[in-house]
Amino acid sequence: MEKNESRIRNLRQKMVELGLDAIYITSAENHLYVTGFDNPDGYVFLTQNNAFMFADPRYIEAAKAEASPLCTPLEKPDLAKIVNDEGIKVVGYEDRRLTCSGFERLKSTLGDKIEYKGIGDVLTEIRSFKTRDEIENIIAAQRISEGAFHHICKVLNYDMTEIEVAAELEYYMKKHGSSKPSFDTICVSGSASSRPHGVPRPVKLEKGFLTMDYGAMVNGYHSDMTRTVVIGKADEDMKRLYNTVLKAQLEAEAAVREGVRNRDVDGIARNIIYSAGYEGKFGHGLGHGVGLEIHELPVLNSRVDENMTLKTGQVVTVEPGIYIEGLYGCRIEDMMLVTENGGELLTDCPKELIEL
Ligand SMILES: [Mn+2]
Repeated sequence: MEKNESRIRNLRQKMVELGLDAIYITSAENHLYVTGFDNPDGYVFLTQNNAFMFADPRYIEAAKAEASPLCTPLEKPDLAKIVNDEGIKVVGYEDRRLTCSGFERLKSTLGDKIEYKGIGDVLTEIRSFKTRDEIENIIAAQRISEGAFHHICKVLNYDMTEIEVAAELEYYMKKHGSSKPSFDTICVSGSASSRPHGVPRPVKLEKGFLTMDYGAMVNGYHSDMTRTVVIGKADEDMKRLYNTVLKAQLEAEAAVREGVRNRDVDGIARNIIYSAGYEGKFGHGLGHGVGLEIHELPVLNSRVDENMTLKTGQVVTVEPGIYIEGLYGCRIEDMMLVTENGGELLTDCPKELIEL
């Protein structure tokens, strides 16, 4: 319970800094972060005195049993009364997540005497710094994913479809302790491997690259990993492409540390790929934070604020790729923990070219 106590305390301190009397939390991830209880349809109304947690009859029993004792589970919310009782005048809300209709509902419940302030990235920035127990959950999820990779390398055969390979990965992960896939598994072979976020097809594996991008979940925390293997044999062009992606990844990983500019880490990988003759073939950013959400802060790309630097305690992916439309593509992705002395690799899985 200690972790929720410090989270709520930090958030209340932040509320003081921002001039907020309450925060209305509606996103599932922030709900879980604050209360320790996962309710995708619940919300939290955090004040300086109380942490009200609203749960409908589907969730109320579990909410009472599992949420932090610092939270007060309520089945029938009366926000207007709470606001009146506590003299609340300024309410923060998740402007990046709350829908327009949800915001209108809040305003019609609380009335127009309240001042409403979007909290922007306040909570997601706090969440980008991981405590040890959060890192342990991410690592536990990652170990399950790695087991799935070794498993698929053993059982894969040429009669399997992309969807079957994805299903095998997901089945393995669930059997080994993942609550659900971290996101829809990407499993694309041959000509479809040029699609960074391609959808697995009901067709037998094509010869050539097979890119698998997937993850497991433990206690609400995600893992994220991509490995590209070769179905059959790689020709010289494929080897050159693969080794360029790998070099870009290794050099970017070596640069990860407290204080490095986010855009410079992206730039290291991008320069290697572009100067090897693949200019413009690496269309996405180098990486992103991972935690209660699969994509969260911080971001590694060329567009982020030039003063933004990586900080100790953040977890980021490093995932360069090269994609040649109509031909093939390849991506390799690890997760790293940022420390003062460098990046600590959270992923432990082979990266040499594997031909199956
Ligand atoms: Mn990723």
